[in-house]
Amino acid sequence: MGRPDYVLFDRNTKAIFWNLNRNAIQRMLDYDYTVGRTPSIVAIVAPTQNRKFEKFFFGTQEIMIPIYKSTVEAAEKHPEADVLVNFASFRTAYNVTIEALNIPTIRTVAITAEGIPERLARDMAYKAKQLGKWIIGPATVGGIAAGAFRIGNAGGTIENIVKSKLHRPGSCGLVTRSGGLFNELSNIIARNADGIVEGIAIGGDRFPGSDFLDHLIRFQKNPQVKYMIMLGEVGGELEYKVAEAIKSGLITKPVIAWCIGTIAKHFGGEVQFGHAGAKAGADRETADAKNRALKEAGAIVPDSFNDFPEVIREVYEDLKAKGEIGEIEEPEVPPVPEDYAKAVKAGKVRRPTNFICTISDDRGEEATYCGIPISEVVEKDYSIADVIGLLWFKKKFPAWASKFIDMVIKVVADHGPAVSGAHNAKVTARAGKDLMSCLATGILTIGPRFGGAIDGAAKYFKMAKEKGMDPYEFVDYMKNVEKIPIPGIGHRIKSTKNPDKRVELLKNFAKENFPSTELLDYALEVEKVTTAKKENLILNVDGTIGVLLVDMFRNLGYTDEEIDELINAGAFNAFFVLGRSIGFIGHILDEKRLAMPLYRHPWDDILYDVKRPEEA
Ligand code: Q5B
Repeated sequence: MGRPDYVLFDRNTKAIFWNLNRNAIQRMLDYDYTVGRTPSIVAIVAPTQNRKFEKFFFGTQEIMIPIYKSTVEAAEKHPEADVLVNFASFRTAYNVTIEALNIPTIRTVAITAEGIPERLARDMAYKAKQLGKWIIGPATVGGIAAGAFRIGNAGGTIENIVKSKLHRPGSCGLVTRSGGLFNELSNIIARNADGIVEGIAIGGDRFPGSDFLDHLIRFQKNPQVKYMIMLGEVGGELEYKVAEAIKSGLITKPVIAWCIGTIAKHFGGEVQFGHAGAKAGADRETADAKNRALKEAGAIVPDSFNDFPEVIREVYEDLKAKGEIGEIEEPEVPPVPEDYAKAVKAGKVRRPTNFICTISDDRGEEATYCGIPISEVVEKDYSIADVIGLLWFKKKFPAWASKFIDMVIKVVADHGPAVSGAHNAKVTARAGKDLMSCLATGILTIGPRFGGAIDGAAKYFKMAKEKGMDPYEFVDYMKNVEKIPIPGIGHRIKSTKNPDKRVELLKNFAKENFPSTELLDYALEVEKVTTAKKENLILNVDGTIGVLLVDMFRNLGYTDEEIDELINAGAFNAFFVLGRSIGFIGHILDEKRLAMPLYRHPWDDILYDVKRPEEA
């Protein structure tokens, strides 16, 4: 520790913070940064947290503060910390304090919790006194050693701290009960004198862990403190101890003292002010009686709280004239960077975003799909196709289009276990993989030959029609120029003799419900040419969906360019991906349900054409 017994905190003080109270911890660190010291908090105790550290700002940089499950562990790892800032709730604060007092390296415990039972408060105070340790609080904001160490939220905002000159030491030792009046007085002292050396709010409970006199004695011993201010209040008799100390000569430095609550006499009966201890149970406990006693003892007692500034100025000027207080060179104060979120809220900063979302919004009370709350989607009975319309195309489609999309999803949902995607998903499931991996292998099989020919079909049939190619020209063009099979034409098992029922359903629906089916009609002419060559070169399910989606979007008023954009983005294949995922999941669950063993392909189904050693 290496500091005089009258100094509780200096610029090297290190603290353990009990409870992961991010705001209070950040405020302490902001204070450290402002006064130009190293971070005062070295550890956080948070028994219910599983994380090992938390990040905080120190100026513009980020630092990591370790989190421990117990105070004992934190103290073991950080013996340099002699302060515990106890932000535990009133239910836990007592146990935390007692545990901390028993740790040899902890000297001071500041307790913020209000409502700790008086019996326990007295017990804590007794134990601390026995061990020669300090308790500040309970029910306190704590205090500040100006320019050195701040407990929790004491002093308010950094702006207020700098205005109240709490960022560098002055000449006054301040002790109050209330945290609010601590801030108020700090400000008055800064305006009328040169600020404080140290200020402690002992807390509003009837039995504080340390009282006015405890701190005034420390201030008396501290050569930096030239005069003291005590702000007492109605209730209790702690202020009489101070009067006695002045009378007995234990305290010799000037003490400006005032007890608030003189108004109480104007109310009939006992008045309970804000603090638990702020109630006069007897005449001696009234503010007036205590102010009288303090004055008689030799304290400087203003006529009213309003006279405080003038009295402080007089005492300060007098000590200055006597040469006991010198001039203070004001230090440069580095600005504490404002939190980004706050600055944004205040409209002070702007930043280009990295991502854009135009389809959904989760920031309000309820997420919306293209502006429509999910509850409305449910209440108004939107279909899956309607949701696809909103999230994929940002449109509420008319009923005929929604019904078509619905039909597409239904007809592509599955086509048995033998197709490549389902087979892959099944093999993967039998290798013991999880559902997501099995589904992914199935989906990764979708491509230009299997299920993923929808975009290609839409692209080439649309192009051919736009260029005015007749069906023969188109078939030749694909064979000789593009040199690829026409996407959407041909099927392994379906043919003119074994028509694909799905294709029939889609065509019939479109004929009956679409305003026009120009591209389908063109594709059917092409099919006549290809099936004339070979009976399985039918317009297959991918091809039918591809051309009908072009017809659908045209009928919905999309331009050719807009449709090309959708095709290029893979939006048409997306219907197969979505629909077939249903089937893949079915096959995966089937495998799991059947608990099928690892699959190994039979040798006799593989042509081995491996070189013999002599050929190698
Ligand atoms: N020939 C689908 O072929 C398949 C030709 C063609 C011109 C063509 C083939 C093809 C385009 C891709 C496509 C989607 C590989 C199919 C689907 C979903 C599914 C699946 C399921 C489900 C089948 C034999 C002769 C050759 C070729 C010629 C073939 N296709 N000519 N344009 N498109 N199609 N895929 O039967 O003269 O003998 O050399 O690539 O649309 O995936 O149920 O199984 O729901 O899961 O193996 O329905 O058509 O025929 O490749 O041996 O060719 O026909 O040039 O001529 P095949 P190949 P030649 S729907």
